Amino acid sequence: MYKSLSERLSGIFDRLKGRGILSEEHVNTAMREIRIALLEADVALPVVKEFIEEAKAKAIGQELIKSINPAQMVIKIVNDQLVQALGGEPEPLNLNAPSPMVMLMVGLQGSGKTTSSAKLAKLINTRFRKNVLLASLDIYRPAAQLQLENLAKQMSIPSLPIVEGEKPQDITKRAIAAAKVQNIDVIILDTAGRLHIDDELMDEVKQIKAISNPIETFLVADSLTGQDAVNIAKNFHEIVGITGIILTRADGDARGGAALSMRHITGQPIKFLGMGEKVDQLEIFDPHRVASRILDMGDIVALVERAASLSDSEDQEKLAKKLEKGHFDLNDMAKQIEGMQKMGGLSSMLGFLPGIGKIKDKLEGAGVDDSLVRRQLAIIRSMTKLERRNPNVLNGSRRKRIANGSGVLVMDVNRLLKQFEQMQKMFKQMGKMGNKGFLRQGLNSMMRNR
Ligand SMILES: Nc1nc2c(ncn2[C@@H]2O[C@H](COP(=O)(O)OP(=O)(O)O)[C@@H](O)[C@H]2O)c(=O)[nH]1
Ligand SMILES: [Mg+2]
Repeated sequence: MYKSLSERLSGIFDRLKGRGILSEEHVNTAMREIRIALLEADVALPVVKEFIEEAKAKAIGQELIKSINPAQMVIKIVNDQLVQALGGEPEPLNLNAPSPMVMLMVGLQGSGKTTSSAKLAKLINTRFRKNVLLASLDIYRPAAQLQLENLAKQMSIPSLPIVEGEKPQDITKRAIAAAKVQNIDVIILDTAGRLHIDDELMDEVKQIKAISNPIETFLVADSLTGQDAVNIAKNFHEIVGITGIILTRADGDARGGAALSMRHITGQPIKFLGMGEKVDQLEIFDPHRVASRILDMGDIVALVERAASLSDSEDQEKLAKKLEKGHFDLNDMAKQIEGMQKMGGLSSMLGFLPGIGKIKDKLEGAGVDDSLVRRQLAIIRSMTKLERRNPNVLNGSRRKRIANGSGVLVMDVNRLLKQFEQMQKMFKQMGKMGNKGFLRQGLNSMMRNR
């Protein structure tokens, strides 16, 4: 089993402690792990090499955001680059041509062409409200034409009647003629597969392309294609010329590396992901989602983005200094809680912390939620300045006043003060170890005593 990138990097997070800008050392250390992550996600080696070089060039010398550690920053940069390399934004299906327009499906045998033809037909039919005709040009494999016909019947989408012994070129012409009289907008041509790149079959596809002048030529490829992805994509693009890629079996274990390899080599967009055997399991390809799957970083990237948008990173720095000296009062606690709220509340913060996802469900089950955070803030805000700075003065009658003021029970006030004491104790200890991870530990101590 591979270790996730977040697991591996958490070790590095601790070792890299630079301030100011990303140094070459930070970047090189983190990139070693990112390189492994890319290879484990099955990105082809030459693509990994180029990608890492580019990412390094971008990362070195970048200014650091306070409260984000260097490794997290590197991941953010790498993720952004990965999203770009995968196409940035989802690329729409091209439907800008007069009817009937042709979509040609090409690829290796078993890659999922026939299934994807049916899926695409359904998607175009339901989402774009266009009339679709399915036609199989696979005359080499027994039952291949029937396979498509059956799928078409299941979906109530027309398919071109099978004429035995007809050549693929002639089937293509017949499909176009039929489409014209039947008011068809889109013809999907499912071609014969090949076990490997085969001159004869490639020639045939070229001829069909010339006859049908397709608006889209899709390379259908299996996500599990590892290091071979580059060769397959390169060959099909050079010989046939493709306009997009459909990656099938994205519902399996593959982490999506083939997407990066194929996009990189052809420069053509991945447009769809096959997410299962059923005809409605076709998804529009989203570079953001696949990038996070490749990097396996949970929501670190989102955390970094939010932290970067917080304006009070200076406050955090001051607080850290105070803590190192062992001064921590209720004002500081309120600031911590407010910071958490700005980051999207307690429950969303928990989701961001790598490895805490599973605990999060349990915590939510135990009733730890954002209303707790709001209540804690209300209690602190009901205190006087003096009380916040010097909690020792909080006797019974003061506690009662605060409880009334914030609409809680005295018990709740007591609980908050107990948590405060624990945080204070913890921060004193941490003053000795530096402020690494104080946010996370702060969260833990606040929840433990509820
Ligand atoms: N799990 C899964 N299976 C798929 C997907 N696409 C195709 N398949 C399966 O892969 C096998 C080969 O698909 P097929 O469309 O016949 O491939 P072709 O030879 O390229 O036409 C069939 O058993 C399909 O059900 C997918 O996205 N996910
Ligand atoms: Mg087929």
